Amino acid sequence: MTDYAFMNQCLFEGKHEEVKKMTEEALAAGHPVQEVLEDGLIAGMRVVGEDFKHNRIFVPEVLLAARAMKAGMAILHPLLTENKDATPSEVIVMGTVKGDLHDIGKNLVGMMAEGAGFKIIDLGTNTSAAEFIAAVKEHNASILGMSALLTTTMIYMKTVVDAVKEAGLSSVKICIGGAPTGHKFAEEIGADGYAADAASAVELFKRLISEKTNASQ
Ligand code: B1M
Repeated sequence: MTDYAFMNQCLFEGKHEEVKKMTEEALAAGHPVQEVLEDGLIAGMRVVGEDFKHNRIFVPEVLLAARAMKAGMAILHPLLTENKDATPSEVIVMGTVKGDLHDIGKNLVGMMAEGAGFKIIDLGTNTSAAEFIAAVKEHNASILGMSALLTTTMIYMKTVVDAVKEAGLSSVKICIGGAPTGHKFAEEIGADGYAADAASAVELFKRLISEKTNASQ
């Protein structure tokens, strides 16, 4: 029987081998991939975030929990990225902004977007405006996706938006996400959209692409 509370506890304790095994077992038992992700992995990381915030645990413990989360995500990866459509079409350049090393959420968004048929160019973490711009040009990207988890790094998103406009890349749509950001912030910095989680990010990407296609017809 799948015990998500125990899986959350193992993730919290950074037991990556156990989390990997439990992820495999949950899938083998027929649980839907989204359920395993939400109830088994993300729920565990939520507790880590709470305890981190209240100084009950510190960076070394969080690093171990992140490794356990990634071990589970690696098992889910092929299922999340399975492209039901034929070939990937629109390109999304994605990265966590300069100064920020959090990549779990960004990776999830990338996996789910890949599963929805987008081609993902992942620039990793600590991505500068120049790197975003070079990748958008090189891959002729339709969407530029930015992630930030820190209040100190989210402001860099505006630097990127301004630099993209300055570079004359008017056709690329800019999407943002990450816990400290929001719709209001997206509007303030001139981004085209904000999504709170990976599933809504995919909906946002699809909506922006269809608006763009309709506008050009
Ligand atoms: Co950090 N950390 N961390 N951390 N960390 C937070 C973000 C924090 C909220 C913890 C806390 O205090 N409660 C806090 C930020 C406070 C603030 O700025 N207000 C914090 C801090 C302070 C720090 C350090 C400064 C700690 C220190 O050194 N003293 C440091 C900074 C390092 C740096 O980046 N320069 C730091 C370091 C780390 C670790 C390296 C240990 C590790 C990251 C490991 C890694 O990512 N490889 C880590 C972790 C794991 C966290 C928490 C606990 C979990 C983040 C996570 O992975 N969540 C986090 C607490 C929290 O968020 N409550 C915390 C799971 C993930 C699935 O969710 O990332 O929100 P999330 O992504 C979601 C959505 O946000 C959205 O979809 C995703 C999937 O549903 N989304 C997008 C994300 N990007 C998107 C982009 C989109 C659309 C949607 O469009 C393109």
